[in-house]
Amino acid sequence: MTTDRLMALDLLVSVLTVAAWVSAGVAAAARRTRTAAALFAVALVASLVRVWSVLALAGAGWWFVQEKITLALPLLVVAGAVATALAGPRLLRAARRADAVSGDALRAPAVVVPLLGAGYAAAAGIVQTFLIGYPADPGTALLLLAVAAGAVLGTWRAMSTHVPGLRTATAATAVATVLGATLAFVPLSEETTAEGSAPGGAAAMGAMGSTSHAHSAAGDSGAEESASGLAGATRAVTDLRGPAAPPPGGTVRRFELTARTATVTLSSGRKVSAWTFNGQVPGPPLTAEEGDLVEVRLRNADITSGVTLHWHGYDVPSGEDGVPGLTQEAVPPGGEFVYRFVAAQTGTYWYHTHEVSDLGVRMGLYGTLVVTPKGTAATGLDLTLPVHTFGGVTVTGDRDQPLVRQAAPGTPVRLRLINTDNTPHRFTLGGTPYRLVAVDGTDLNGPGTLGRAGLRLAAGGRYDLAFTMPSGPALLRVDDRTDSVRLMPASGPPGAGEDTAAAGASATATTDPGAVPSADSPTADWPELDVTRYGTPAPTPFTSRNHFDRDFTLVLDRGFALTNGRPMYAHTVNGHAFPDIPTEVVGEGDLVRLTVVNRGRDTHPWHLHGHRVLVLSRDGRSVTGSPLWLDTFDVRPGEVWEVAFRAGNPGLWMNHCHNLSHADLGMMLHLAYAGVTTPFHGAHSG
Ligand SMILES: [Cu+2]
Repeated sequence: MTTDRLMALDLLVSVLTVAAWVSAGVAAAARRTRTAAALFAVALVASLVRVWSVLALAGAGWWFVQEKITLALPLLVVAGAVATALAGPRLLRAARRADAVSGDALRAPAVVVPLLGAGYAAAAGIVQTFLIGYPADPGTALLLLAVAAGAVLGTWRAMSTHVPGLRTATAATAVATVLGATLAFVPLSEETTAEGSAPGGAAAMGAMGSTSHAHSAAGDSGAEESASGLAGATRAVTDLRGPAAPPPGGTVRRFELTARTATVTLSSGRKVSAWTFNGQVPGPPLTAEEGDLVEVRLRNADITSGVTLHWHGYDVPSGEDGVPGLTQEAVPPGGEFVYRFVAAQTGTYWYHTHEVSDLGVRMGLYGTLVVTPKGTAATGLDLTLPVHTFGGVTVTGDRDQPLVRQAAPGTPVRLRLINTDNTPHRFTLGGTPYRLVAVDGTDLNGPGTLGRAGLRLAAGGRYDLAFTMPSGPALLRVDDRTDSVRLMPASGPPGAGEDTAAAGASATATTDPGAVPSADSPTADWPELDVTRYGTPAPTPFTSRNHFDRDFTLVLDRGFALTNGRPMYAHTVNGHAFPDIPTEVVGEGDLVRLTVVNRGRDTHPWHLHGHRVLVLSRDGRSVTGSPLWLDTFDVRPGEVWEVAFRAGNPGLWMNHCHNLSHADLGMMLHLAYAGVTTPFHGAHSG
């Protein structure tokens, strides 16, 4: 059984356990002798099944059961045993006799209170899992114990005028509640400085490394400067900028992007009130050739919350990364910022604002960035297709209707799919065999031919598809319902040149090309392609057997957390929400492993800025296809991803969920190179 299913089953059993214990108590109070006895038996069985389901889930990793093993199960076992010892014999006796006298005996607090108490104890485990999340700590455990004990006392008092030791018990419960809440929600002072809590996340980064100076005065750049005074060991992120001139042989590609609100008309005539670059959605497509210097002048006309440009998947120098509060201040209305970087990576990328990015990107502040290999003339049909949702409508580029293009049979075609939404999209291509030749801008090794395949693309991710135009139509569909691009065969000479993207690929057919479905066939039942098993293995600069200089584990969950003193139901990493998640510190040249565990119910597209990561394994199984270098990987519920990278791009970087609404609710942290400082405040509004 998959971990996701086990998690669901465990939840079902735990709810059933609570319901059975509580209704057994209620039935006893109502003198329903046989019902109470039957429910008691159900509660016992459910409790035992719960023990089994937690132990089964433990096989997926300690992260999935930590709070269950340390808190929920002990509580359930103890409360269940007490209820069985106290109420069990009377229930059995009453059920055998089943008369009015025995019914009355069941109403006694000695029967009802333990049964309900077992229900409260079982409920505490569910509350821990859903409201507090990973990990259970002494504070939250104490708080939950106190609440459960308080509920038992309250029930007992409601049933009986005399509860022995009521005052003492009540006082103890109250003390435990206050103590637990304090431990759970009031951050300890040393934690604040050591882990860089708000607003000093970046200030703490500045203090990392050799210095022990505590920078409680976050945002005070004077304090930052004093930290950098240590023997040249530190650098400011603002000094990590792109060059002023291109490398020899490169040219400068200049672009101007002005962020402004506008009403945009989609292809159907539908009007969308949007935030735009240069009045259009998506923003102007940026293209460059490998080795060019890209220079983008960003202006802000009227986006009051401010705007920046982040180059998604592009490993620019840290000072060009466009993270407000970390690498620059957001550009206010009337302001501007010039970005410069060398187009060293080829492939399909995109840019978007990183200031209030959940809203900003959703409203349209994004565009595409495509870098072609040096000296390759454009051949055939090359379409860049950012897919975005506006008001529930799937829009490809600026079209909310299918894009129809003609191509002569034999023309090489490349479709560059970009998911600019917060959630995954499923793409299908009918009418032609094709290959998935690049993922997140990086070419795959030896990608085989595909036919009936569903391509699930993570939020923020990119897939490049390549094929030769067939003699019939080909259709690209999104989420099995929206016809996105329809290519029609045209008469005339086919496009010259070869399909460079697929050249040299040793095509290992994964489907029978004779079984290629027609363009318009239904796609919902096409199996999902597993990219970790697609293509041909090749040597990689490191593997899971390497020694890793740094090893970080990120356990993703939901829970109440205080962020900047404000309580919220956050998307958490290791039990914390931004900016209270400890910064990951690396040294230049380190080999770094990230293990990302999802024990929640949401999918989290994990995105590290400034680096591509090599996938080592998913759910303990190594990649068996082409090496997979990604900048965004979808960690679905129950999944465990192991990825690694060489720390070769010094700076201060965001490491976050690219479901930007999750990032907004706390699911982001910093990855910092030791000794890099920022003069900015260090917080980041998403
Ligand atoms: Cu997420």
